[in-house]
Amino acid sequence: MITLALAGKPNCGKSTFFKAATMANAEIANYPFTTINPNFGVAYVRTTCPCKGLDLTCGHCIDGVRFVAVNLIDVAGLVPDAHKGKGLGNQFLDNLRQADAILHVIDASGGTDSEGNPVGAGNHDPSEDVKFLTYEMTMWVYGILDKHWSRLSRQASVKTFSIHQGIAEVFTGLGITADEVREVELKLKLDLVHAQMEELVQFSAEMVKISKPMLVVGNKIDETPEPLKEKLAAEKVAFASAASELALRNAAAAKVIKYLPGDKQFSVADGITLSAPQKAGLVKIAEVMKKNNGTGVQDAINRAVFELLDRIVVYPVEDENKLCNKQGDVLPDAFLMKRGSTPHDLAFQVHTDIGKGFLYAIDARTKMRIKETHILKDGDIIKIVSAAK
Ligand SMILES: Nc1nc2c(ncn2[C@@H]2O[C@H](COP(=O)(O)OP(=O)(O)O)[C@@H](O)[C@H]2O)c(=O)[nH]1
Ligand SMILES: [Mg+2]
Repeated sequence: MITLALAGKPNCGKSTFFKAATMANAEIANYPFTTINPNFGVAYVRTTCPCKGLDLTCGHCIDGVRFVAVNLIDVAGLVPDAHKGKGLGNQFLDNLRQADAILHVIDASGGTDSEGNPVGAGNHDPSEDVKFLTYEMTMWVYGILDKHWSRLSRQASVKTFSIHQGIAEVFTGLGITADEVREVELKLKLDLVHAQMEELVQFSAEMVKISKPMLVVGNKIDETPEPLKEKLAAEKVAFASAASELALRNAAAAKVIKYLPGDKQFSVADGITLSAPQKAGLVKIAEVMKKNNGTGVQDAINRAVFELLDRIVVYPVEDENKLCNKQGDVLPDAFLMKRGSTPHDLAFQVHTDIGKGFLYAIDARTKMRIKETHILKDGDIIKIVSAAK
């Protein structure tokens, strides 16, 4: 399963985002407890369920809105100089290892200083915080490289030793390959074996970019002064109000409003009379949503998965006519596959044995047989025919 990590300095709203994103009502979640522990939970990407266009009823979506699970980690707040062990330091950075992508939460309102102390909206430049996380991660990677460097350069004097392979092995945890190391070396026009510290820092920055794609989420948009918002928008920051999303999910769970995560607006449930403070709170949230086209929390998760990680949703089925599994469950599974994946890759995702015994696949929409090298598309419904059963 894909893992996203929420990172950022203290008080930018990571835990609020985490609580909101992992709070799912029974209709959305397959399991009753989506928060596994206070820092590790299940969140969802939102997509359109294929049943909608096919005139089918499936029990896995809400009126055609389908939520697919991803892991979400609320990483402890990072402070400047973490790579030197400040704050939770390296422990924090090691936590990021598990993540496929990072949601870097910043306080867009500029109401907290570089260490996370409240200073009042507009009194800190949030753009600084973007640079700082990238820098900390770069120096963390550099620190690891540096620790192994004397050994690596010694080994490099042996002709048969590949420095690219050696570096890739140091960073196995980050999923970096020898080919990627070679590509970065070429791109930066380096000679890795003879690289100086400055060049190795540059190299580390590229490694971070490759292994930990990052989406900057400007949180607290409900309190963000307009000029700051314009500046951050130009820097391609995704905006959110985690506090608004949390309030909406709570209200929806209490059946006070009708709202699905990612909806652009909500409505008050039938027969509900709001108290004056409830009404005032919801009016304020409605204004934020109108300006921002929703609260931004679901959008941030979707962008991380579909844009940063370049995933598509594919639905494996066992019966290509009824689009169900053996139990008759219609469109029972949704897999977030890397764009460019083939039916054979999907077979391996379903089960290693199914992958090993792969014979061919059927596109359930067209009923056509497709080759193992066929490239899957978003929304594909696929039957895999395998020798394994
Ligand atoms: N105005 C506003 N405040 C928020 C928002 N999200 C979080 N906060 C507040 O910011 C403070 C820090 O939030 P928290 O989630 O604990 O931050 P963390 O330290 O990054 O985990 C709390 O007082 C939250 O209520 C938001 O979207 N808007
Ligand atoms: Mg927190």
